[in-house]
Amino acid sequence: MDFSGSESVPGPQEEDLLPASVATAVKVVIVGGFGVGKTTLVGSVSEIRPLTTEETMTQAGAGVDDTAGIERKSFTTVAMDFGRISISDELVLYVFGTPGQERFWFLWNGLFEGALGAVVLVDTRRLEVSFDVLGRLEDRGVPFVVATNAFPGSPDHPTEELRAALDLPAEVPIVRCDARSRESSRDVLMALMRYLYDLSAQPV
Ligand SMILES: Nc1nc2c(ncn2[C@@H]2O[C@H](COP(=O)(O)OP(=O)(O)OP(=O)(O)O)[C@@H](O)[C@H]2O)c(=O)[nH]1
Ligand SMILES: [Mg+2]
Repeated sequence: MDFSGSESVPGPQEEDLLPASVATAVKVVIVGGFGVGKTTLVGSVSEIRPLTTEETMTQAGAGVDDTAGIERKSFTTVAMDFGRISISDELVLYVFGTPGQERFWFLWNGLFEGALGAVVLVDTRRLEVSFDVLGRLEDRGVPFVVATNAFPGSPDHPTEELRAALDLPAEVPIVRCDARSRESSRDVLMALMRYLYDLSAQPV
């Protein structure tokens, strides 16, 4: 068979390869309601070119997808986002972003398989889109932290007010972030790792 005319597929780039020192890989999932910035966070934090499955939002979504507050949004995740970040020479995180639209939530089952923890990204202008997400996550029993993403005009509620509004247990960490910033997104993942570590260190 002659493949001479076929396009050559580029091999992995040097920066895509994991150093041999990496001993532990942890899977974490980013969840949240529609348009809260999940794809943005995975993209900003990832040290490899993130895999995204975004599609143009179509007329089919009109009346279904609530774009109030995010009117300029024109793409939406239909399957998942994927990125990777090295926390140290030995530890790497695989970061999976979920689709925010409820009609794709059946994909959560696969995305959560083997995950150690989750980040719930919240837009404080639209807290109500987070309620179902939090409920589903609590049903799964997966430990999570909550990160509020800074949009223009986002109310900055005191942490304890936010905890009450979202009905969160006292131990769940709540952090602020700007999903567009690599450093800020990294801090969110570090908060999750610290929380997971603290949970694992607790006596049973
Ligand atoms: N100002 C501001 N805009 C943001 C921020 N994070 C995301 N955005 C914008 O908000 C819109 C939605 O962000 P996405 O990352 O697509 O949100 P998502 O949660 O992945 O959306 P779905 O996959 O459709 O649920 C995009 O137009 C982003 O550019 C932020 O921290 N600040
Ligand atoms: Mg998305």
